[in-house]
Amino acid sequence: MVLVLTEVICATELKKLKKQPKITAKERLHDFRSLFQKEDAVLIVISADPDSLAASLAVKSILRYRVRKIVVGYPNEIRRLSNLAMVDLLKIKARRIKSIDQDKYDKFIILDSQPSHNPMFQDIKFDAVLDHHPISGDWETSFADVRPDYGSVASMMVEYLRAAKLKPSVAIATALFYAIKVDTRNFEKQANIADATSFRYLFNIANKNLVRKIELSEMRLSELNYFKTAFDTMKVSNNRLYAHVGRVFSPDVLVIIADFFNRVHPVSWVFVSGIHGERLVVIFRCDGYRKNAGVLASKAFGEIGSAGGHREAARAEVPLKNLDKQDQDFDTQTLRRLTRRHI
Ligand SMILES: [Mn+2]
Repeated sequence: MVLVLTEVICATELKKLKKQPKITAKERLHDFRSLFQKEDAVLIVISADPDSLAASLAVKSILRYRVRKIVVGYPNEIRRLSNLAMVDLLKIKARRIKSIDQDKYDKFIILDSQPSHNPMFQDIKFDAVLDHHPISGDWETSFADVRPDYGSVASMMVEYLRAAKLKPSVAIATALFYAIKVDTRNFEKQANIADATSFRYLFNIANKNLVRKIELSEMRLSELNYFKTAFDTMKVSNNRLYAHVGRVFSPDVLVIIADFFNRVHPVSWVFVSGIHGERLVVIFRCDGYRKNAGVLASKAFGEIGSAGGHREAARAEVPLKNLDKQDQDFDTQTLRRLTRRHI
């Protein structure tokens, strides 16, 4: 669905409009640009993720030299390491919305999201909504381009750039390329021929080495210490690898370590545990061949905590008070004793 309107329209009316107004990419670009004047300060509001960050770069280049100032603001903390890598490597400028004085802005754009998606967006009067999620909630805007059949907003933004005859820089193309990859999960999720066309267009411009580096960025330098501990404490017997890492800042690192050990041949079972808060967290990995990690996890820990998963991957979380050992006494031997008899 493509909806471009020159009058204020609310979301409920948008939903009722069944017929797609026929409009070319050029007309859409023209209508979008005509919302803005030279003296405008524009705030682009996003829920920071690869698609919205990439789209914000495209909007910035579409409006460059046409407005006085453009700033990108987001309410959430960017925590996912690959997203932080994207922001760093592609030098994307965006700020936390709470640090922005909204009174200093004349126009507001929301990308890859809708005013109803976040309570922090609801008090903002948006001039433009560009999104690919189904229309939800009740909101008003002057310009709406909402296409739920698209896999990403980045694909839509490529059409705007091409209509404007703006060839994206390597950084912008890389961001858009990565955004389409993420939102369509490498085209395994619902996507549209338009996503493929935009992807193909970006293919020759984007830097694929940077994309790969962004995709690979999953751990912090400080987390390498947990690897050191895992190497020091690990025990291998009968092709089973056990490692207790001790107290961890986040259980995510246990998953990364378990996945790493699961690459080792001929290891067929991996057990990695750590203490997070008041819980013991155990990550299970196996080859899934005549084995079932989910079943093993519930046999070993189901009665004293929560446990479950699939054939090849599982997880258990046990409150420390349910263990017969103090957390400082829990070690790789304890992990081995608790799990081996259930294999
Ligand atoms: Mn998206």
